[in-house]
Amino acid sequence: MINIVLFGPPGAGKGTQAERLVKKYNLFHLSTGDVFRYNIKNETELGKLAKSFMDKGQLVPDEVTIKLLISEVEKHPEAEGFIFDGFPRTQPQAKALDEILSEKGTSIGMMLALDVEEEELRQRLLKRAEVSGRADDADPKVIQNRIDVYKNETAPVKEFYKAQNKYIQIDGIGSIDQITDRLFAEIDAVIR
Ligand code: B4P
Repeated sequence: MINIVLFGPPGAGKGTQAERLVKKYNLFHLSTGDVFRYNIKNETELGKLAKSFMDKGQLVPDEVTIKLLISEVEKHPEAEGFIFDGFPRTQPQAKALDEILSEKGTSIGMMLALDVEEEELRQRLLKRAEVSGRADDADPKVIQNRIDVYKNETAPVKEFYKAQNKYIQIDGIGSIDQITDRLFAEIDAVIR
């Protein structure tokens, strides 16, 4: 069993690459962003709450996100491992994830952190806005807020995994296939 944290700034390609990793390694893809968007689409109470933060480019509060993560993990006892995409985004989320996995007798094997410079992130998100209909991709001010929130609140989570010798930086610039190959190489080196 291997559990992977796929990390990076907004638009770094976490969702894009996670889809490829789950196929190759038979892992369960758990994207907190996708679960929030599902709830927004279905107009649940959680969706209404999440939307009020996401539309402004802010993080959904830890209390809500951690509860959601626990319930999603519990729903999949059959999973042979998870790819956590977009979680953890804060230190309390990282600690909570360690606790949840430890109760299940497992742990995070590695954090794969996609490294992409800011201007490229802006271009990717604005391009996705043309097709995604996502309010948080369409407004340059919201995109900037997401990047700033990443720098101030989320990037420090790297230190949590560096301290556990689980941090691996991946060059996130290049074709989607090239980046997938870089990720496969790092995972294979750890699980071999
Ligand atoms: P997420 O859903 O996690 O999404 P993301 O950061 O926008 O993007 P991702 O990195 O997955 O980008 P993608 O592969 O699609 O978060 C959305 C919001 O949800 C957050 O802002 C927050 O409000 C909330 N949220 C989620 N998790 C939370 C948590 N744990 N705590 C609190 N709040 C939370 O790639 C983007 C685009 O780039 C795509 O169009 C793709 O086609 C393109 N692309 C990908 N790779 C490329 C490449 N190599 N070259 C060119 N384009 C590429």
